[in-house]
Amino acid sequence: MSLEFCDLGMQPLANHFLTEKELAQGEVFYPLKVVVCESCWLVQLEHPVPRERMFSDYAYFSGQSDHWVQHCREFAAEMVERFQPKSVIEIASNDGTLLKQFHALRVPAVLGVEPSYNLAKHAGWHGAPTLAAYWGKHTAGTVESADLIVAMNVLAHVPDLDDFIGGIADALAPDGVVVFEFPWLWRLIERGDWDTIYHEHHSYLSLTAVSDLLRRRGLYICDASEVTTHGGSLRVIASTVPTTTMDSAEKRIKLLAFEASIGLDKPPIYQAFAGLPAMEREAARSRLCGKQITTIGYGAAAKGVTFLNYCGIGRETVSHIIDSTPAKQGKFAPGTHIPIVPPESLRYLRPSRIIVLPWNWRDEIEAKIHAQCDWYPEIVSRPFHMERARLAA
Ligand code: JHZ
Repeated sequence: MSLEFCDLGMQPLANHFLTEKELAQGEVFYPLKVVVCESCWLVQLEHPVPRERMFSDYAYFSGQSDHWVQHCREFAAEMVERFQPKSVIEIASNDGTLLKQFHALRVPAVLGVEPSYNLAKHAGWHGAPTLAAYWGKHTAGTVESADLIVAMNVLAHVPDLDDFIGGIADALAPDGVVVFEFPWLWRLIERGDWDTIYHEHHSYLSLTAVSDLLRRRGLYICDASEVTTHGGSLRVIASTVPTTTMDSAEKRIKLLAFEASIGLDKPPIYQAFAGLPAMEREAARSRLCGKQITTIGYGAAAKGVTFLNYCGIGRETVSHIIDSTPAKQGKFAPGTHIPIVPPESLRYLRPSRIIVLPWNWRDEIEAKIHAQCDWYPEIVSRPFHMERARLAA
């Protein structure tokens, strides 16, 4: 039995930026509905899209955010100090941003595994050796085992979690550890971040669900904590040996108890979420649409694509979206067809209002806007319904 969590209607693929030629060819929209399993409480898409349609050529390059690069630098330093790995595999290593940090710290063997061929090639050119493949038991059988396996922001994208985690268990060296980071379902619910729902995100994960998945494949959590990236994520460390320090066991137990206390294993918390996107759509439209204010977006994030399409905000309101990713520039945003332009365009566009679509990088982007502008545009970002509530208070 499943329960509806959120229905965002028909949506385009969030990272399928279109060329001028593709605009004329029409675009495919897919149902975007998330449901909750009432027996294991895993939150997943009802209609998955074949992964090859989303990841063969991928427009998201993680190294575009200075804060993410800093997060990777600190993460690698912490992992090297704590586990002294001689070999590291990063799954879904994207453009190699994290791998390069392990390289800089002189870890002898570093390998990325990345399904998007364009990213794997880019990472290889920039000094991060990368195998172009989807991770799973098959790929695990083709690589040397590693002391440290890292899976940052990938678990949510995986349709067959058993095969993915089984591959990790196979590829871990006997005393090795695996580290996952993934957006935390609780923060999504608490902050109302419905725009982080798009077809790439197959699952929306709690520690409770991840603990069960890992245990099924013989992996034991030895540490779990919250990190601030992407609106609030969990960092989970696991190994094939059930050894834990008192301190980390206590942290994990506290987080699991917290999830139980807020009722992630009961229907009401999910049922209450279902009406939220429509509420924010109304608030966002009344705040942003139908006004004679020159407006642009900043950051052609996947979450921005969900936000604009679901709210029905298009070129009539947002003339351009600025993005520093070369693979997105010169193309058009999925669904809305808003042109994507480089940061240098800000000076000639001279907008009066800028919507920061990746609210998770708002401080960084706001600083970049102020550094470039000799005028004072209004800078806004979601959530708009909360902003309204704050203003009313
Ligand atoms: P950002 C991605 O989501 C996609 P997105 C993915 N599916 C995932 O799981 C999550 O991350 C975790 C641009 N930008 O990071 C770069 C600037 O132009 O919020 C990006 O296009 N200038 C893997 O796409 C976008 O904004 C800047 O200064 O929602 C940010 O996208 C900065 C900071 C960003 O992730």
